[in-house]
Amino acid sequence: MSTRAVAAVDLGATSGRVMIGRIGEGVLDLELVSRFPNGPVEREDGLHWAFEALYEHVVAGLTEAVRREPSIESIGIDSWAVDYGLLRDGELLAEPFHYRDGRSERGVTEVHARVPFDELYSRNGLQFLPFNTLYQYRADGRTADADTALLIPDLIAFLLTGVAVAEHTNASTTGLLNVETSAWDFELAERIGVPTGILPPLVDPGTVIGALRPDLAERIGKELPVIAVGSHDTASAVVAVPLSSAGSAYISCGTWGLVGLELREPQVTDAARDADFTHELGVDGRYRFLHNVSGLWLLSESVRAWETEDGTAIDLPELLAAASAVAGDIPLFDANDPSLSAPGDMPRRIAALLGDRTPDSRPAFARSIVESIAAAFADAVQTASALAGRDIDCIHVVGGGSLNRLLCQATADRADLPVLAGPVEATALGNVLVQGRALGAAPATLEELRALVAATHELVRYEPRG
Ligand code: LRH
Repeated sequence: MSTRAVAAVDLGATSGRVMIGRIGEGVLDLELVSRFPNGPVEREDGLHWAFEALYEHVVAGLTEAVRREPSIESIGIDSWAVDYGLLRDGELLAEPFHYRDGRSERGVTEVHARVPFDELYSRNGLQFLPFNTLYQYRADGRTADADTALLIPDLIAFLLTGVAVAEHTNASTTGLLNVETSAWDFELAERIGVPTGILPPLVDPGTVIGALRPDLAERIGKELPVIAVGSHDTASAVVAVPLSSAGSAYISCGTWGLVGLELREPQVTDAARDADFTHELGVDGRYRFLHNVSGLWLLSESVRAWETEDGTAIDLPELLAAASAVAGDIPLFDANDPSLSAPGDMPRRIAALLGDRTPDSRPAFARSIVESIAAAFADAVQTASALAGRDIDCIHVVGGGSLNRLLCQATADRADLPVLAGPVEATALGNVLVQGRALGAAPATLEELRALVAATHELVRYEPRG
């Protein structure tokens, strides 16, 4: 098998990237082409994404990728989940809202008044998150004006190709897919007042969505297909977790820490519902049985607040090194407290939870954050193990958090399990693997794809210190 090249667009809540992925027999690597900032922007009617700028970065990145590597054969796009754009006659009606915008609270009340949460869970298997798309749709006055609703990666694919589809893994985060059949639950949509006509046809990862529109093919420099990948970033990340056994748990850690197991059958039980465990769809029909923990968001928002206060940048590795050296009792808070969800002065809100236990130095404060995240990770791993009836023998940490040595060691210690850290770019690798497989350049099964990750990427092992 010769080495082939693809372009991976990977959009996270704090930054986006375009990468060249190379894949073949014993080969899997990434070349960073461009990285650009992303984040909430405050508009008159609430928090949005600066979508036009984001899309322009994507097109510019793809152009540069093709310039550097003319043999690129396809494009795959993944991003954070749940957010969407509404279209009418192919035109975007408004800039997409950010999932941390407060308007979805009203959507929650209105949806639950029509369909109680217990019934919702039995239909869609999703943990309660106030920003799940169905609540956002309910709170969005514009759905009635739209003819199509597209989640962010599908929206970008549409702008690139003119073809409107809903990729399955990300569609599962809307709350409008039936957990047993993985089809749209039109009856549920009707009951909560979502026009069913806006829900596009579902496609599986690996499907060719369409070819670049001629004007874009000209600008980017090549006629290329856009291939659906696990377009939910977490789904792509889980593809590239080198899970070694059924006893391997995973944590995909970036802005969020998504903590759980891969299942072949859903486990929609009262206990899973009460423990806030979700069933997001994975690639190849697997289930991502996981719980959302607030991840590095707590740290990055605190650092952002301190930087604003100081008017100068903070050296994060230096802060973490000082945090590691903090001795004595570390006060913990609930990393998932709803008061920590919105952007803005994070240290003040964490201090409100810690009360008189609030550390008075920044390193000690940062240590509290990291240990509180690790405690929530360990707790979620234990809960996943109990709910699924599986003994866990190791925890894989992928994503940006895999580089945070303090966090990985604290997770190993608190879970009393070894942590295997890496790859840091699991999401982009999962994107490349699914494209590569669709092109016939990678093996067929998820297990073989993961074996390729294990063979090409070194993991760092953290032993629990008892
Ligand atoms: C991580 C993520 C997560 C979702 C959240 C909205 O980037 O996609 O899986 O719950 O963003």
